[in-house]
Amino acid sequence: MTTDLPAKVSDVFDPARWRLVEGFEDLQDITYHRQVDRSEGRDLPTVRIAFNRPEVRNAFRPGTVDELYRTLDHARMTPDVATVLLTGNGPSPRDGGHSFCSGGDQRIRGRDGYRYAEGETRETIDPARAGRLHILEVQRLMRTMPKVVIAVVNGWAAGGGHSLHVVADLTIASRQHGRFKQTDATVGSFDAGYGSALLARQIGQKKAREIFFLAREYSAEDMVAMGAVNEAVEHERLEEVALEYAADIARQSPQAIRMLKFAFNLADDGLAGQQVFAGEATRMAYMTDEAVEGKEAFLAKRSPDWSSFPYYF
Ligand code: S0N
Repeated sequence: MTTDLPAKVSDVFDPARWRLVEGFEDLQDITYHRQVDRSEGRDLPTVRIAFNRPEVRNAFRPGTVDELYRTLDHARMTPDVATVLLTGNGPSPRDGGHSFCSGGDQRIRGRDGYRYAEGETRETIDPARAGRLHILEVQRLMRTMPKVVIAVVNGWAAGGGHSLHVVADLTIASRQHGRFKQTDATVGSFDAGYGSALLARQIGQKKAREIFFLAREYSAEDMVAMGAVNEAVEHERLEEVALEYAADIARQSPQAIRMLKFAFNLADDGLAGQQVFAGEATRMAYMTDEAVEGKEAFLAKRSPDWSSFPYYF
């Protein structure tokens, strides 16, 4: 483990608690850190993934979403990671504004639905990449990954950023700077999937419709009262409290946590939710003597002997 301290990327980021994750030195719009115990020289089971465009309130462009997906997927596949903290770096060097994420970058949204990087034109853009609303792929990954995702809302959660907090398993927000506003309809976009429907499941239809139809601003405490946020905490303690949540999660059985996450998702996610839950159940069933007997009988070209496996419990 490197002993170098990483750069301080946010006012609530304590470099002593983190190291940069190797293999992600090329990230532009996202930072990716692994929690460490420096006194014992070992990794701890939490990662921190953060939007790193505070000058535009951490709005995401296509490259941001690519990097977010890549880091989340790496966290998904890292066996000793239990929890992902999703947050925003900052405050903005321009005006000191705090932001978690302000959703899709409105400066690059073309009338044709494509998202244009600087210098790209209709003629040069790759339609297969630019037309994809791949933040929705990020939402699905957050939803189905067998780890707990905590939205650590350090400032504005607006538009598509608000939806990301809705999709996260838990949300902790800064009492001083956490601000929530669903601006989709204001700019002519609409998250008609998890961002709205799951929110309605969380806080009820009337409040969810109010948030989307009126596009008003809400504090962290308003959101706690509605049941959309787990806790509002003092700003300077935000990441410390998030790490306390993560430490509690790490004390639980990994299998129990992922089965519970998939069970909580199941009813709302329909057959897709059932498939994720069932996949994990099948994986566990493969570990039983009964499933081993089926496989071994096939390989030995004999009939399986189920006589020692009961039809009841
Ligand atoms: C967040 C807000 C409320 C903060 O207000 P504040 O503190 O007064 O700051 P500003 O002065 O407004 O902003 C500071 C600078 O940052 C720029 N900026 C802020 N947000 C964005 C943004 N989203 N895109 C581009 N730039 C942004 C400001 O312009 C300013 O820069 P200067 O000074 O140079 O002008 C406030 O900023 C605000 O309301 N922001 C916009 C929020 C918003 O409307 N977001 C988009 C909502 N829609 C989506 O997110 C799309 C949803 C989505 O992604 C999606 C969902 C489902 C399916 C597909 C998609 C998809 O499109 O991919």
